[in-house]
Amino acid sequence: MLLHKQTGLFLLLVTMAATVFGQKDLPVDKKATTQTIHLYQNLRKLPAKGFMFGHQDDLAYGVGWKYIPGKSDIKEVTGDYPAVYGWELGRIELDNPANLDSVPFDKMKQFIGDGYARGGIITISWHLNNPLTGKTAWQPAPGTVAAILPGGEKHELYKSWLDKIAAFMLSLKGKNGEYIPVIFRPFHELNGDWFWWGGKNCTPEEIKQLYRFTENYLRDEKNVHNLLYAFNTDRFASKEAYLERYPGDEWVDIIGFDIYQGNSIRKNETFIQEFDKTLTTLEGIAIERNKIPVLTEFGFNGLPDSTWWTKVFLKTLETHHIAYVLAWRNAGTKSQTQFEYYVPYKGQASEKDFVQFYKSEKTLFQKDVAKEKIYH
Ligand code: BMA
Repeated sequence: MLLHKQTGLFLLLVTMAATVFGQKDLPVDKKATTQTIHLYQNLRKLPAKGFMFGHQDDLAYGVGWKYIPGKSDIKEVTGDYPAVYGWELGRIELDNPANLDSVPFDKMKQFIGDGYARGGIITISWHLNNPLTGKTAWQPAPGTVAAILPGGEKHELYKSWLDKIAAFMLSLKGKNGEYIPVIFRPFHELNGDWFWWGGKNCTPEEIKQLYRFTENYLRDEKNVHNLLYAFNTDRFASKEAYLERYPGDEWVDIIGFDIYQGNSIRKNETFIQEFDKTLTTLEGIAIERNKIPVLTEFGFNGLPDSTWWTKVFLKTLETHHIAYVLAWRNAGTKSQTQFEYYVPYKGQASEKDFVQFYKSEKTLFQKDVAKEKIYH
């Protein structure tokens, strides 16, 4: 406990020093737009206050509903929207009108505009298809990353995909014509073997090169300057393991990891221990490298434990200092035997506990974050 308090104090001092000395307090893109710089600077300050709550696809659908203007499972339960909105661009590379989870890109742009107008934060992931085989992100093939690097047989194809990402990012504008800042999180969970860009499917050097190429291309070739770059692994065992595929401090603004609790309520203690230890390691790396620590994805599918929010999730996070957490999507029923949701909806078993979680001083939702004026 004492150790955590010291870590918190240290983090606060580092943040204050960075603000006083100004220099270090800028995103890696030296041409970042004013709003993007402000987002970055405010994200750096937030961990001293609490953490923002985020939800993937929050405004598009929830359990038992789709595309109802203004609706959100989080809002139904708490009366407030999340502070962070996650969106996903998978299939934009194929010119599909909708992403891999059936969210039409034109609606997504609208939702992004709505969230931003309320003072919320936007983060975007990309489960891009395998550019070598044309199969999905989850179907690795040997040599895929090498094939899209400069000189590779699919390099031009990959660049044409990035052109579509750039066009999407540059189409996001606020009401005064300013670009909407986005926390872009390409090649997520890159220490796992399940995506073609991850784990044993390429060498650490290859994925580092791909990360750098991607950023370089978007920023310097396509002039996209409304992005902060988030690097993230899945759960990890040590600092060394975390940094094995890290492209370097000059390429990354935000660092995080994804973690899901298994489907057994008995695993609470095991989960708490692992979550706590991993957060401590992440915070250590963030201090050392002057990066913003966040939880890029989390969830306990189906939320079978009615007090999970306060007794497991908040209990662990209370002693840590990160800028935000992003719960994954409330897809609802996917087939007769499959369902997927990570935040409560009206009537769900953990609804009351989530309201307690919402009321905690440590959690920041839409109303709290609007007061922070993140883009000013
Ligand atoms: C996964 C699941 C899938 C989804 C994918 C991309 O974790 O939610 O149903 O297609 O993320 O959003």
